[in-house]
Amino acid sequence: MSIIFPLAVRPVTVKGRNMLEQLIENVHLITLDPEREGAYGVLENAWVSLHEGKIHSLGQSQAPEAEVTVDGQGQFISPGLVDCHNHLIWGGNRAEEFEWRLQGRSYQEIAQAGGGIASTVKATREASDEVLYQAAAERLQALLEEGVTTVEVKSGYGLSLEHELRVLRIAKQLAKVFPVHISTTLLAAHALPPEFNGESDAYIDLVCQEIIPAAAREGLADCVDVFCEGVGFSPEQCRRVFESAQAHSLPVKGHVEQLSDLGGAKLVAEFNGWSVDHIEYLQAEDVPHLTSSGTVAVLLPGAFYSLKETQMPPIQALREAAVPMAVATDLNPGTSPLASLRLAMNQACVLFGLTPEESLRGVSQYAAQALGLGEQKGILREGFDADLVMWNISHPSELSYGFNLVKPSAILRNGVWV
Ligand code: DI6
Ligand code: FE
Repeated sequence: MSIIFPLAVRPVTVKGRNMLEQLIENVHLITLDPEREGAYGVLENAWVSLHEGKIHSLGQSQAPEAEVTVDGQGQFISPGLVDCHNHLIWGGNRAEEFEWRLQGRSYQEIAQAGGGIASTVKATREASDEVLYQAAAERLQALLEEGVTTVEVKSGYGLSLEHELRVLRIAKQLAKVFPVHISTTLLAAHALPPEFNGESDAYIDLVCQEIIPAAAREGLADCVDVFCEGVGFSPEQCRRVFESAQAHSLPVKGHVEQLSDLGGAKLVAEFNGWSVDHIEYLQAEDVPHLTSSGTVAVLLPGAFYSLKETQMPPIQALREAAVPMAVATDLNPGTSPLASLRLAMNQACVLFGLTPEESLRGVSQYAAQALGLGEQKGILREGFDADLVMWNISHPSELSYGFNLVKPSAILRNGVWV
């Protein structure tokens, strides 16, 4: 029996030489590259070389020379995981609301009674930058320890010009400190702030005329999101938000068809949006709208589970239409207090019937695509970012199978061991 220990080697990259920086050999590469045949695009008994933060080359024979060579000891390497739907930054918590829901009150009922998102908005506005940063950092750390190297961070609990931008600046700050790529999303159209009670169109005016332009001007948002729902905003209001985003050259995405079918997915597709998220109430016949727009369907089993939802997203119709399916945590204090992308992978298999391969592609290849990063991240291919995770497993399906059974034995982000 051979015992494999987590790698003790922590190579230092040597720059400024003509040689390749690093070579990792004696590994099985879970490339997920759609151009490679076979399950998971696995390359067995392979090597991968890294140069200037990118994958330089990979193969099974004739490994090149490098400054530093690491023996992978027969372990597997996957792309760094990508959490493409995450509300990481908020103040307070909603444990009390959890108790109410267990007593039978619905999410919508609690929202209408001033709880729900509104209570988190109040707590977020009252929290200092330091408190918000620290709480988010702890959640982020939990994700990174699981092999996540890219995280989307949404605003949406500030709901004013000042507080929406503040949250996005905290997200940028986290990206400077932690070994992670953060993709920022402006979700000012998440809920109606209390000062606009009964005047949702006026709030949408503020979002379109002030918040989106300011976020674009300061380079704080990579994308603009909406909550298209009875307890959120109407399709007409979301359309106005998307038009403003488009006018500022920002791509869009949407929380759509989570609790009811308002036709939000069709609207996102019309704007060639990056992703439609939740989609439990999406009708199978509306799925083809997503094909021509290249929109990714983001499945959020943590919210489905926490809300004890019974309406299933149209998985089979998505498969048949070849719509890429991503999987994410939806980490938020109300409907998905889940700081584990690995558990979301397992839930996607158990609750939604994804195969372990679909689930893994959902948190790498397609999740990267859902963030507009499909040409840089999410698969192992020459020229792609050297975001890699090493796993002491005997088959890639182990990554979806257990609850906290397998942890990364090493993580590289942009070629640097973290
Ligand atoms: N859908 C969700 O599941 C979260 N936001 C959204 O638009 C819920 C956010 C919360 O309840 O705090
Ligand atoms: Fe969400």
